[in-house]
Amino acid sequence: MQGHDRPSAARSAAPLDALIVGAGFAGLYALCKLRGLGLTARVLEAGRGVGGVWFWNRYPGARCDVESMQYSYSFDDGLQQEWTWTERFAPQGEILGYLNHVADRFDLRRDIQFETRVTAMHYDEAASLWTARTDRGEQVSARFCIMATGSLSAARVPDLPGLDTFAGDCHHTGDWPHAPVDFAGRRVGIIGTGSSGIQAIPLIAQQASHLYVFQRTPNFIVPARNKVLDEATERFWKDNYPEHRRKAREVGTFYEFSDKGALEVSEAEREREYERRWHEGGVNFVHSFNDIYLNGAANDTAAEFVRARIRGIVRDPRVAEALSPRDHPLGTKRICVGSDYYETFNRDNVTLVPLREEPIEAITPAGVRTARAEYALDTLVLATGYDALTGALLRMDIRGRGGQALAQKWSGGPRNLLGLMTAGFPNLFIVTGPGSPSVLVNMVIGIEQHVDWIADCIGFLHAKGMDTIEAKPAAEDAWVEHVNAEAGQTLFPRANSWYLGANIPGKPRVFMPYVGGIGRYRRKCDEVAARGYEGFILSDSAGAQRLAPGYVP
Ligand code: N01
Repeated sequence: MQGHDRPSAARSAAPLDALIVGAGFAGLYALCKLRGLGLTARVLEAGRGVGGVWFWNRYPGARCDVESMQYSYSFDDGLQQEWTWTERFAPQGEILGYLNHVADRFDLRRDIQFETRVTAMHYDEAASLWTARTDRGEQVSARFCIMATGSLSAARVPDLPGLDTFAGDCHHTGDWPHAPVDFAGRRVGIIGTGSSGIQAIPLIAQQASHLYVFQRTPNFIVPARNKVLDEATERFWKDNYPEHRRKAREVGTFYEFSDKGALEVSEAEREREYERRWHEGGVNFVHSFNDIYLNGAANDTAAEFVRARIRGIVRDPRVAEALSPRDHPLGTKRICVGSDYYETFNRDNVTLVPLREEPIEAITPAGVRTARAEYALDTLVLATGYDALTGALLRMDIRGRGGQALAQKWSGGPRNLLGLMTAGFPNLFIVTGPGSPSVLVNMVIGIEQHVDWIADCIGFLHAKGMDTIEAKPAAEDAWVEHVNAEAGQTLFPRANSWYLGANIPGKPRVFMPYVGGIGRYRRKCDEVAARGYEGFILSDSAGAQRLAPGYVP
């Protein structure tokens, strides 16, 4: 299924209408959409196949924590009716299969160039053109660039002394080998207990002779209660997709959003509600009450409920306490959804190594040395996360007007208007980047909204005879301020999370996603468009490359 297409147009000198970077959910839909407008559009993709994060994340247990019936494209009814999901929460392989199906169904591969990493993108003001350079030494020019590079795609390998001296196998969850990794009979260490680590740990523990879990910060982990998707559920969704998708555009993912505060109800009612949601499984737990993200005391009740469950599951009280998060409010680091996670610590072949008590001093050829002991390992798994939201963009040398580097412009944190465009970088669109709801909502919903907006915007420019669009600095400043002010009203800034860049040494501490909700955000984007792209500068620059003659608005 995975192609190796190397289309001639991507190597040709003729500028494209649009260059799309990345062939995950965002890039595939952008290609569909722009091609549907009659534009010449090409995708450059680093992987050997489509799928983005679902191409790279092949670690054991990798699956989505948004329910399958919701984590899919809505733009084509035939597609959503014909695809069958088999589990409540789809495993990575099935999502990758779905994206390959989409690529085939819409004949997308002929415009995707695989195994091609974009290393630089420079803007030529005189020609109003972007030129991308790739790791294959090619150059591709285009009028518009759609950065479909993913929010959690730049894997972060920590600066642990001696890491490169480790003599065994070492794998990052976000860049997992394509051949199966055999843990049978091996001594395995895993560093990191975020969403990736907590999914992999129970499955690795079933195979390894011994598993050492190196935990720096315990997370809140709610049970997934994954199960086979029954036909009645599938029918319910498929029969009502128009209505469901309409609602999803307002709320992102369907949860039971409560209209009550946690402290407005009796303790007994509160416990019943937490218990019910814990039993049903999934992220729905954090929506038990409407003030979990807003009120510290309300949040404490949910946090204490989870800690009590941990004490109830984990037999060794010292291990239970070490697994209990106490340094951040529940949900302010991305809530983790797992299967048999806490139960795994009752196994004889699993040891929790609390790094706050015994920090890692070095990785040695034989394993991991902490302040207290040396753990001999055959395999080391790094579940250490991502340089989120900005990493994939800033790892490229992106330069806008006057040669200004994006890295320099964003040195104090990402700045843009609506998360979509940054001043000084005309015609460069970012899909689900910082400043948009992005990772806080169902990514597929956010992606479709952004791509639709971008396509409409390009259509508008064409209709008006304009060549470029660019954020106004003042409008951008106001949006950045608004994004920060919204986050400031929540408990999110209280955690050292990747939402704030706190996992990357030296990264500015700025809350990056927009917390105002996808419905509100969508209305704001639509209003801006309806007012002729208020806050943006639209211009007709002499000498600019015009859209391909095939363009059909
Ligand atoms: O990464 P993370 P992830 N020494 O950053 C630890 C999405 N996702 O790949 O918390 C020791 O959350 C770090 O410790 P600390 C989802 O949005 C979704 O797990 O910084 N430890 C932490 O425990 C998710 O939030 C799904 O103290 C070090 C861990 O590594 C996001 O991706 C599945 C360390 C990193 O956790 C990222 O999740 C998977 C060091 N030097 C991912 N450096 C689903 O849909 C880092 N750590 C279910």
